[in-house]
Parts: sequence; structure tokens; C-alpha cells
Amino acid sequence: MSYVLGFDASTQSFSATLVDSSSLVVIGEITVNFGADLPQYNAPSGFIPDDSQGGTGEVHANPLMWLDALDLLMSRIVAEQWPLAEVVAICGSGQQHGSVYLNSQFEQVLGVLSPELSLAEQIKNTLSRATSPIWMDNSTRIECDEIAAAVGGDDRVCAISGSIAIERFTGPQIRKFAKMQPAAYASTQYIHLVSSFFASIFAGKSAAIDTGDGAGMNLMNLATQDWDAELVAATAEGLGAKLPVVAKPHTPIGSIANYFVSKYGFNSEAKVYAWSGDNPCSLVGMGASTAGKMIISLGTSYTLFAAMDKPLTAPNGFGHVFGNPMGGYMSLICFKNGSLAREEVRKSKQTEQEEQLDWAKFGTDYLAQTPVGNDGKLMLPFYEPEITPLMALDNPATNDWSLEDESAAVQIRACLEGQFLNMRVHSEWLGDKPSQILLTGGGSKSDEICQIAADIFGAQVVRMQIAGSASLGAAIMAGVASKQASLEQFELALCQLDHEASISPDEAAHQKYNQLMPAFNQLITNNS
Ligand code: XUL
Repeated sequence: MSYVLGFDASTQSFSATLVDSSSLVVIGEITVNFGADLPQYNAPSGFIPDDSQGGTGEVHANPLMWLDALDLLMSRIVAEQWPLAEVVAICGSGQQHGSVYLNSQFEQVLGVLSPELSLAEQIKNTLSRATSPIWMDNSTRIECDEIAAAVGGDDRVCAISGSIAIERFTGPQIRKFAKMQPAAYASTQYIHLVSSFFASIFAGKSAAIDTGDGAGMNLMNLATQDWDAELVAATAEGLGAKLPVVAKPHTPIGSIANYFVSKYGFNSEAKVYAWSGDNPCSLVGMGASTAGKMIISLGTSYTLFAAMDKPLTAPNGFGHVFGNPMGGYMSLICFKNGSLAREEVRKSKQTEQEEQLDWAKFGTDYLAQTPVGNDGKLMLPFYEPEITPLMALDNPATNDWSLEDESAAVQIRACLEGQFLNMRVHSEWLGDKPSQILLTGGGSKSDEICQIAADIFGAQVVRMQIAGSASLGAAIMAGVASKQASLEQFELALCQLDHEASISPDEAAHQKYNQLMPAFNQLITNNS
């Protein structure tokens, strides 16, 4: 028997998916939720709330919390008796753009990790920066402008790296750290992404950054698939020496570290492969790594992405090009006010008891009370500054109606319709209207949410039979890299679409949304 294991270090949780690579079946998925399982870190949604950081737009997370979560996840996996001794290959996914800063002791400490102690206890002293900026951080406007100016403008940054200089991307974040904390920057020997940090932990040595996730840094040259000397120089002095090498997907990093062998019972022969970003991994997990399928993922952020053969960049700066782990490229548009905005609108009107309702029931109970189009009551549901479009709101904007005056049902519909109308407006540059959308992430469990998506895009919505597309994608990447089976075989067996539960657009509803588009565009213009 042989198994492949995929991890997902995401914003709110750390999960693992185990796949039997002989019979090509998913054995299970196990998760640790940062907020619920590690309350001592005071990060209910996995990050340090912005107000405790002075309301500056900085959003950081504690890498020690991630490490404790990994140890906890491993102990749950052992309790479930997953056959770790028969795991042959490990890969993983990380929330994109987040960075971990480590001093010169990092590699040496990794090489001698003791199973008697926790990962957090041992890695703690190798951090040269206590917290990690993550993708929700939008505090680097100045640094973005400086980088763009140094290389000849945003168009040039985009032509080289696949994105204009973006606040949450790692390069601008590094520049800010180097400017604000020069001594800590000087003592940094390694700057890892979340993905390459965990690949390092598993392999017991500093791991490479893969081209999928590396493209989300404003530092990698898409054409050469390596660091771009000009962008690196424009970002921070001495940065070249602190960046790990760039590796193609499927690159083996090494055998699993002894820590995991002694403590959790892995086979010492198990290979660790370069990890990637959550969106590139989801592309694989959704069976969409060849061009032609559009995916919308309803996670902490909402993302809209698709594989593409040629790197087509967004004309308005809102889209990005990342590496596709199976070769070629992928487009991505990220919307920051995703599931947390849904939670906000729910919380604002619900009693404690009703807050326990899951979204499936919530959809039936509340969306059923309001008509398609919400009688023209539109909302930009931005509880945090939004990135697509760039909008510094910290409360929803509406077209002349007041949230306080309306029922929970009206607010909920306005929030959901606003989210999908915004996705439609900002994905039009991708070209042809998709005939089918693959929907994943927590919100996709609700038929009513899927119906809104289908009606707004005028496309059929199909879901996967299995949740957790990022960790599944990582498991498939481990399986393909270690040649357990081909990508086609894994996809055929594991990326099954739930056709029976597919949702078709209602033509009348689609027309109604078409009619609302001008008013929605006006709402965007009024708030820009
Ligand atoms: C993508 C992005 C988010 C993170 C967290 O650019 O910022 O989707 O990857 O999921």
C-alpha cells in the first residue's frame, strides 16, 4: 500500500488530506481551526485583528500559532490512525503572499529538531520577525509606488512579474520591513513564503519557493521563471541573498525530517516536494489545471481563477498571473471581503442561537424571503478595505438605503448579490463568458448561494464531490511528482464533479441581474 499526503496551511485553519495512491481514493481530511483550537493566540480568524495593530491596515499572523497547529494536526492524524508509515510523498499548499522571516540559525535548528519538544518551542528563536504579514495586509501603498517608480512604472512591473505592485504581495511587504526595522531585516537570513516555510519544516532544511507561489511576490520574472534582478534590487538591499531558490513544481526538497519520523511514525524514506500557493493547489484539486474551466472559490477571500496557456495580464491591474503547478500559467482575481463579510452581515442581525446556523440552512431560511435583485437594493459588502476594486471602505456602501432599516433577509441577499455582481464586473476582461463555473469553498455548500452565482453569471454552477480542494490538490501534486499515477488518473478518480447537484441559471433572473448592472457600476463609481 502507498499513500500521498497533502497539507493546506490556510488563513483560518491547517488541514491534511490523505489519498491512497494505489487505489486512488481519498481516505479523509482532518483540520485544526486556529481560532477554535488555539484560542490562546487571540486570533479568532487566524490573524491578529487590525485594531490591535493600530488600524494601519497591517494584518499579521503568528507563525508560532501555525507551528502549534501543525503539531496538533499531526496528533489528530495519529489518533485517527492514518497509516503514516506508508506515506511515500508529501506536498502542501499555503495561503499566498504571507512571509516568514528567519535568522541564520534556522537551517541548523531544522536539522536537529528534537521530538521531545514542540515545533514552536524550537523554531521560536530562529524568527527574526515575530509575526508574519499575510495577504490581508494592505499597509504598503508607499512601498508599491516606490518599487513601481524604480523599475519604470506599474506596467513594467506587471509585464515582468504578472501583476502591478500590489500591497499584499511579498516584495512590497519586504521593502516595508527593511525600511521600518532595518536591524531585524539585517539579521534575516531567509525569507520564506508560508508554503516554502512549511516545506522547510517537513524536509528539515530551507526549501525552494515554487513558481506557482513565487509569482505572487512581485519579485519573480514570469518569462525566466527566476528572481528578477531589477525587481529584487528595487525592493530591498541585500534581498537576493535572503531569498530561497525558485523551483519548478514537482521539485523534490528532500526526505522527511527525523522529527516527523520519530514523533509521528512517518517512514524516513517519504519524500517532501516543493509546496505551492493555495490557489495554484486548488486549481489542481478542482481538476482544472488544463485551460477551459473557470473556478470561483468562496473561502476567507473569494478568488476567481483559471488555467491559461499564455500569461494574459489584467488591463486594470486587478488580476494576476501565477504559475500553474502542472505547467503554464493561471489567472487569478482576489476579492478580500469574502466569507468574513458574509459572517459580518449574519452577525449584525442574528441572535446568539441563530449564529449557530450553518450557511446551508441560512440560505433556505433567509434568501427565500427576498426576491431576485432585492427590489434594486444593492450593496458593496466591504467591511474591510477591498482590493478588487481598490476601495477604502470599512462599512458596506448601498444605493440609498440604510442597513439599519432593513431586515436580515434583505441585508443577506444584498451582501451575496453584491459579492457576485462585483466578481462579474471585475472578471469581464478574461474574455468569453464562461458556460460553466466550478464553485468550491465553504459558501458553495449552500444551493441558494450557488443559484445566485449561476443567475448573475448566466452560467451553470457545478461543485466538487469533495471539499478541501487545496489540500487535495497538494496530495495530487505529491502523487504526480512521486509518479504514483499520472495527473489524468488522479483527476479521473478524485476530482469528480457532482453533476447531480449542478445548478442551472434561471433566464429571467439572469436578465434581472443584467438590468441591475448599470446601477451596480454606478455604485462602484460613486464610492471610488
Ligand atoms: C490570492 C490571495 C488569497 C490568499 C489566501 O492572491 O491573496 O487568495 O491566497 O487564500
